[in-house]
Amino acid sequence: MANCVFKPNCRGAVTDALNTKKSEEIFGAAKDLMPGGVSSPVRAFKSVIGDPIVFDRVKGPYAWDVDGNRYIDYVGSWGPAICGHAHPEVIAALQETLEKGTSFGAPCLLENQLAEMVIDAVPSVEMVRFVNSGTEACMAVLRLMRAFTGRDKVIKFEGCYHGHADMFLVKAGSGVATLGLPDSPGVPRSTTANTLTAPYNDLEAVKALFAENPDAISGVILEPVVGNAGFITPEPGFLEGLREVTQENGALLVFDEVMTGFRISYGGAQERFGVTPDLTTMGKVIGGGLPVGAYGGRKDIMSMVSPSGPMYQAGTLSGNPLAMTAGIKTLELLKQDGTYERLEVITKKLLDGIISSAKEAGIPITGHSISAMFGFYLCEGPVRNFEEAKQANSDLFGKLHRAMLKRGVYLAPSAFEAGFTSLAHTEDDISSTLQAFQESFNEIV
Ligand code: KE4
Repeated sequence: MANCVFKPNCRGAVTDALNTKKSEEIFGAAKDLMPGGVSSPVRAFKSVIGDPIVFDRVKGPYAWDVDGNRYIDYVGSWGPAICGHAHPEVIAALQETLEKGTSFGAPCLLENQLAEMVIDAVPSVEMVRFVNSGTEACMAVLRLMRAFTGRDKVIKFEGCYHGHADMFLVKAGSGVATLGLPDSPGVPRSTTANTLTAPYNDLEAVKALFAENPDAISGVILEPVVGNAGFITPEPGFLEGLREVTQENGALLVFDEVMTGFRISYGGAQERFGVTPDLTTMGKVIGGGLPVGAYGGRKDIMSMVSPSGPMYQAGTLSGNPLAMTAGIKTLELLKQDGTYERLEVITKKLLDGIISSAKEAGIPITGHSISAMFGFYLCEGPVRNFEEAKQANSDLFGKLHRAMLKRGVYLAPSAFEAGFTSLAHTEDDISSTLQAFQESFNEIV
């Protein structure tokens, strides 16, 4: 039995069985109450070993489950917790706003304040509309693409995930890929007939689609860095090429920065890579842990959105004061000097350590990190698109995930997700995590 070198609540050797008695009871009951016992499929641990653990509380880089086990968390609520969970300044700001109510259903100054911060930060955004999730933002932006161009077709990339709206559930990433779903029943073929797909990083395939569908494609939507098929970075020239080919064809370029926004840099992937789309979707970080999505871009396009224009989109809780407050405070914290340099350094140290410990154990691996996002595949690589991502050894990843959980490290429960660091992760957390990876790779090989 491996001696326990790292497990914060370890009582001697790392046992095969994590003490998850209460998690099992609660999750067992949940399965009778909610489909799969979860509110979102990827949380169900379907592609890794064992059942989900039930969280009790989170703080900084840590999560505690209902059995009292502590984990260093690299999911961060799937992206929002970039400043660390339950940041004291975010909590204090929420408490202050809470005294004034939870939802107005009317304009409030906080919406102006967050809108100004987003417009100031994100190169493509001259005007923005807040919604309640990334899915809503992507649904609305597709309707806007079609309204502005008068064209019905859209190009997306295999493995990219733009939420669960019907028209995007074609070769989608994230939970759709995790669960190996062919797509989804309930989506009429007529709905996805206008959704064209191409392999990520394949500019020639996109040009061919435009040639085959002249004057019919409203635009191209993509994750500028893919975090829903594992972690795939754009090849040099790919984003620039998409900018050119969309302009040449009178189509729009849309960056889905729900995951990359304010994470790859304060201005998102578009600022980091120097390619400005026409429209951008956002979410996660701009809500600071509360439900917020947003879409924004050129004023001439956004002016089409009701009530300033004819394209209808609405939402009861859109722009609510609590969510705006959490977003404002989170962006204030991120805007501080040195934030992204620090995230870059700790995340690269983590990824480099993961790669070297896998190789020492004789396990094929390839991976990347950019700012506070990272990902790796248990295969030789390179991984430039979804087909290549699917070559990775997902069974071995499932074993790794459990071995890391036993050692107090919480990774995304899917090989088709990215990992997230935060400002709260310390050098010690990274070192402890790398120790756990080294032990885990040696355990599973
Ligand atoms: P939401 O509707 O889940 O807020 O956002 C949808 C979405 C849109 N675009 C991108 C690039 C996204 O990553 C997401 C959501 N990301 C997943 C994680 N890969 C959310 C986690 C989940 O589905 O439970």
